[in-house]
Amino acid sequence: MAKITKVVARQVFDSRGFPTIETEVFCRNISSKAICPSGASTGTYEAYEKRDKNNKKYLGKSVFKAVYFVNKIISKKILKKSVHNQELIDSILIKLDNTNQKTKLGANSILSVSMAVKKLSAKIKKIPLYKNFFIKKNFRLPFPLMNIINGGAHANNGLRIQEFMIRPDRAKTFSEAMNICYLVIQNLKKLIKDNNLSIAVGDEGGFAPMIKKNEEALNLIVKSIKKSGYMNGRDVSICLDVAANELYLKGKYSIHSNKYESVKNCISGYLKLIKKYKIKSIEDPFAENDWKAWSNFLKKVKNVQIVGDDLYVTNLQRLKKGFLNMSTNTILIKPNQIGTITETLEVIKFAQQIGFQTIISHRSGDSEDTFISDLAVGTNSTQIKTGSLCRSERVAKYNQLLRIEQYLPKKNNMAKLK
Ligand code: 2PG
Ligand code: MG
Repeated sequence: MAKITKVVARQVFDSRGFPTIETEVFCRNISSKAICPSGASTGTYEAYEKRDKNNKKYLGKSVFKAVYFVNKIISKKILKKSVHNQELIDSILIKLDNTNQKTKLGANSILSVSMAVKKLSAKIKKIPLYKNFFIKKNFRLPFPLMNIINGGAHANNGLRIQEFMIRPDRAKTFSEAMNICYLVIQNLKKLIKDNNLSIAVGDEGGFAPMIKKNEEALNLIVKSIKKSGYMNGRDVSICLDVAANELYLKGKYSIHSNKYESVKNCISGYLKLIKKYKIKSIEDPFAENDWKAWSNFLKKVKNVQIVGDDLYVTNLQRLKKGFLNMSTNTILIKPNQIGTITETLEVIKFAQQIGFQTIISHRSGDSEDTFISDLAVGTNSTQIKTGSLCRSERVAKYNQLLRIEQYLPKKNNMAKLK
């Protein structure tokens, strides 16, 4: 039995330069480490992220308490347990915390341990990480949902919608998917420059030009898709993350302009955008408690992926509620929204059983850790959302998928989009 012999946590930094926690788990002289990511536009129901909140230390953002919890409390409880028994280890972590939203120990301390254990188990079995989840054969690669224009909480340009993404729907292989995204991004960069706008990027590596209107961003993307020799809505689709929690006030939304409007008007605004720009996927079109708006909207769209992120926060209870309410047809998966790998896998399995597509996602504060790339392949998730082809913490995830691709069939190796 490969028993855990040591657990060490430390404070490191995420891609925004904010402190985060890294944990290293050992079986004698073999170890694996994992870094917890962190969000900017978070849902109320997400698991709790422990920060010291002491303004004299890292402006309140340090995670020394979380590090202390791993080193002094968690480590003792999981020492001598088999590294291959993920469920047991995660259940110990959950019990030790014993709160609904992991407020005692913090989901960041818990997840860094849970991910490191999963990685170490693969290393000791001498298998790649993607083979250490529930898919055991016929591995497929996820379609990238590449975020090429940043707005909302991820940039300071005033754009209402948080993420403008592209998905290369017709790509037959992952390398081809990357090549298509690469061309669109390079053409977009040129177009933005030609418009005398800045090519500076936001938190997720997408451009963050000083444009205020959603339609301006969409027009730029349509042009760059065309310039690259592809057809919008056929070869490449435009996908959005509205992150509507951030644009909600007392039953109204300021999505389509900076004026607050009713759900009914928002829906007609969305339907216009879908038609005009052939949009294929919309994430968080409404706020996390506005269940009625979600089901009204889902009824009105055809062949559009409606994705719940802040709505579900990778939480099984919320997913079940959303399923009964007919809120969406897809779920975004972020391990740090729930806190352990076992719970993350439970949610993915349930979502797939009810016919939902699963999209594995990064956070706006991320790191060089590429865990989610393997997670996407090992759970047969049809898509991965991990930023633009820019900023190393984003590119690292795509590079890991390119490595995995080398070991899979050379032709037709993509997941089946619904
Ligand atoms: C989102 C995420 C990732 P954040 O809203 O989907 O893109 O952003 O990590 O800031 O919550
Ligand atoms: Mg989101």
